Amino acid sequence: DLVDKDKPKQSNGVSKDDLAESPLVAIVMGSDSDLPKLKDGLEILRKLEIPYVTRVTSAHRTPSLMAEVASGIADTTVQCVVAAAGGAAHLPGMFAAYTPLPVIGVPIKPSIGEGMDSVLSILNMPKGVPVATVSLNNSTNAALLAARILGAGDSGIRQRVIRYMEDSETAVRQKDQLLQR
Ligand code: RP5
Repeated sequence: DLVDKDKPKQSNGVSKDDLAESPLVAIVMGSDSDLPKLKDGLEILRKLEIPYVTRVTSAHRTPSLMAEVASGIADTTVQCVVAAAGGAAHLPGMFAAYTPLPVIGVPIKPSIGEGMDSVLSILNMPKGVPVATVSLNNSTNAALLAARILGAGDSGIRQRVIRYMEDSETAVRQKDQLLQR
């Protein structure tokens, strides 16, 4: 397990180890209140040994910072963006408007309502500006999709994705066998 729960945390809850020098994935979120919903995805990236960076940039509260980060991110080592937001969830779409990199959107369940506003805000993009949308709070699938995108051109990452798939299958088969006893 590559996740060290005893590592010191910064005040925003992000481990200093998350701030890799050459990140391949950027996890951006509209608020630090989204971070707890993204922990599973961050753990997947650590398990798959994919360096990542986390940023809080709001499409509404910090539009100029968001534009700066989004428009410059393709000039860094980052190859794929995971963008999370809830409610009027415009962050993933705005990132896709600024960057040619693939953007995966994670709708976050808001404090009011069931979250369909988050889902549809991210899913219903105009033609020409794609965002790959996962289900509500599903940072696990966002991280795995990012890993598969990177793995298409990186055999090491691809092998680790294959191992993850094999481990998942083994875990389900074991549960099946337990139920048959
Ligand atoms: C969105 O508003 C954020 O992505 C978050 O999901 C939601 C609520 O933000 P806070 O009021 O908790 O900062 O922009």
